[in-house]
Amino acid sequence: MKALLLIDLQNDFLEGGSLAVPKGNEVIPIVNQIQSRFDLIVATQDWHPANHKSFASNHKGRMVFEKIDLNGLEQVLWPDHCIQGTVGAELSDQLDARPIEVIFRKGVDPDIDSYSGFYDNGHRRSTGMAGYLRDKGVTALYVAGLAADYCVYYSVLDAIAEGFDTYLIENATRAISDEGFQLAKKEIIKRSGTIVSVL
Ligand code: VGL
Ligand code: ZN
Repeated sequence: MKALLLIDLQNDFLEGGSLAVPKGNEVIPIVNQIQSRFDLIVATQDWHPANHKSFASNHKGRMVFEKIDLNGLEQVLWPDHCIQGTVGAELSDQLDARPIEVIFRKGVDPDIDSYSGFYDNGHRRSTGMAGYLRDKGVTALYVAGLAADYCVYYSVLDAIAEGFDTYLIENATRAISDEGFQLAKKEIIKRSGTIVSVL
């Protein structure tokens, strides 16, 4: 079983969004085009309460993109984004969401961030996605979406650790920082993940 995992294709990460990833919109037509090649498609949705501690706005005197210690973990402070129930948190209406079997929501706990679709950043709580995929008989997992150097990257690392044959679809992802993405790709390869391009 070959599955496609679509990370955070939400309005706030796209053009005009509060945490827009440069050229993020370019991945959507690619994703729409490749979906039919997979046996199963799942997605994640960043889904924060307004008081989430990854938001700079919830730390007096702190600036966006500053790094702080949050309960023992390094945390980048982000602009408010993907607040539960807002338009910014919705999947893009340009995305063909019909083939998506299930959506895993993450980042719900205000005290810890969750980049990966599998676990929070402290690896404390599981979203249940690994078990779901295993129950479906998935062995190969292809990952696409946003952002390449954060949520896609950490999802790929967890997918590898969970034992899936893991592929990052490089032309169906875009990064917040290109240096960050170069380092991410090196680490993925080092951990026996595979970088592919489709079309
Ligand atoms: C993401 C930063 C904060 C992502 C989510 O989807 O990559 N990045 N929350
Ligand atoms: Zn977030």
